[in-house]
Amino acid sequence: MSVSYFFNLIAKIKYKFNNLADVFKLFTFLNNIHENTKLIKSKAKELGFDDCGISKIETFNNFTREKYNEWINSGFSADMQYMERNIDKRFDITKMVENAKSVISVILNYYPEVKQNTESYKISKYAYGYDYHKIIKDKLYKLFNFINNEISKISGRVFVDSAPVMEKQWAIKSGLGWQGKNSCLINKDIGSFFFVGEIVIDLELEYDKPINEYCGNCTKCIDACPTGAIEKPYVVNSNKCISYLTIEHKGEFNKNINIDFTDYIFGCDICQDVCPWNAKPVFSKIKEFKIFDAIKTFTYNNWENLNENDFNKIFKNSPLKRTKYSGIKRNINQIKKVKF
Ligand code: B12
Ligand code: SF4
Ligand code: SF4
Repeated sequence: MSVSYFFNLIAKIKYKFNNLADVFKLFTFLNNIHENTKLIKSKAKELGFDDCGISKIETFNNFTREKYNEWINSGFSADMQYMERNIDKRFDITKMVENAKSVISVILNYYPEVKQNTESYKISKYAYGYDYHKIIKDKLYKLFNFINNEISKISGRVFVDSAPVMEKQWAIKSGLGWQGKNSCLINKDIGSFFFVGEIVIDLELEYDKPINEYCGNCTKCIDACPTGAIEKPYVVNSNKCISYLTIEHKGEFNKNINIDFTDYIFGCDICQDVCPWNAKPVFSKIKEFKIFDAIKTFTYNNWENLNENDFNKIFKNSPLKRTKYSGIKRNINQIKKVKF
């Protein structure tokens, strides 16, 4: 840029402002936003997050609202009544975090290097280690405190899978990935075996843009789903989804239900395992996500003979505690009923 061009530009800008001091104030403001954003993203990486993207607070567009309502009205949320509540908050996050300006989304890879014994009932990979809610929240609070102490006094909230927050949609808005036809968020570098979390704060930052989607003509996830739960691209019917049935469904199964859980007793990874974006997985570096010894070594027999006391001891800090001992037993019985 030539010097005269620069002075002309300043003159033009000055025309719109009262004086040069205002121009420099604006410049400093924008520069601070840029620097603050860089600091936050680099701290997120230092804390172990695989990626961090930032979006401006906005209410969701009509497409997202319509599709969400369609999903609920089709009954695809099954018995997860919490998905039907607080719809206004879901679409307008300022109803939960007053004066919110930015959503800082993070992703954390959980893909394990060591897998389960193959002669065993299956546990979804996200549940191999310690419960992710606490691990991600601890890291997010560290990031929150860093912003509060080193950048600017802020107010806001931290979320991980625990409130009516459209986590995938915020992460998509901030360029962390695209929504695959299996409905999971996919990141170009690490695939889809990751968790999502976010901090919502009242500080303005520099905003990322969504990226393209890269599913193309592929339909591997839809073809591989053993229960036909992916009704159409991007839409999962929880009533048929093994993940829902084995984890979220409460109580006994209806006697007429004949769904084959394909040996899964907690969650299901099939539509992600077949995805070409997971073909060269990057292993998680988070030690807390390493496979529990019991999950690694247990055989069919061990699961079948496990008593409630041992279950409670071994899985005290594991996602498996969500179904409780009775849920695991119920799932094993369902598998046996369909198999034999
Ligand atoms: C409810 C829920 C479930 C339900 C319902 C699943 C679902 N697809 O919604 C059940 C219990 C089945 C489930 C299962 C799993 N879950 Co879950 N779940 C959630 C939860 C709490 C809400 C998700 C939600 O809002 N669903 C509502 C529906 C309507 O949303 P949606 O599927 O994204 O729907 C959109 C698309 O259909 C889109 N759409 C419709 N038509 C079209 C067309 C086009 C062209 C496009 C682009 C989009 C589009 O519009 C809809 C509205 O935005 C989130 C946490 C959170 N608070 O966000 C975790 C979350 C999504 N789950 C997660 C995980 C890890 C899983 C499992 C992998 C666990 C497992 N291994 O068993 C499976 C995956 C199953 C699957 N294929 O989805 C992670 C996902 C991480 C990722 N990489 O995407 C989340 C984000 C939790 C977290 N904080 O990490 N889950
Ligand atoms: S998690 Fe399993 S059952 Fe659910 S949609 Fe994916 S493959 Fe189908
Ligand atoms: S398997 Fe294919 S269609 Fe399904 S999410 Fe992966 S790339 Fe997209």
